[in-house]
Amino acid sequence: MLTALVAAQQSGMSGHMSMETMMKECQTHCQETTASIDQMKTTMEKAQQSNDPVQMREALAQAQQPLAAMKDHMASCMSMMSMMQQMQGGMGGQMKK
Ligand SMILES: [Cu+2]
Repeated sequence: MLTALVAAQQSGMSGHMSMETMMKECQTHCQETTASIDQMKTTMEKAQQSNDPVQMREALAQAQQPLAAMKDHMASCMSMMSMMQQMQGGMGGQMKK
């Protein structure tokens, strides 16, 4: 298990050139997530204002799928962040703090 972790860290470090790709992916994820939050917010506000149980139930049901997608995005963002943290030592302070 420890060996696997070390191997994963090493492959992460040698994959230095993919860091830009990872950051772009993260940016896309975060933009998508922001868009779905805005959309969900609007749907929920409308449902709340309608005071209609059917519409409110529908809004809740509709939130399930984007929430699941957000959770996935966050998981990949977090794993990328920890990979970047591990890389920082090898980057020689190229990254601005
Ligand atoms: Cu992100």
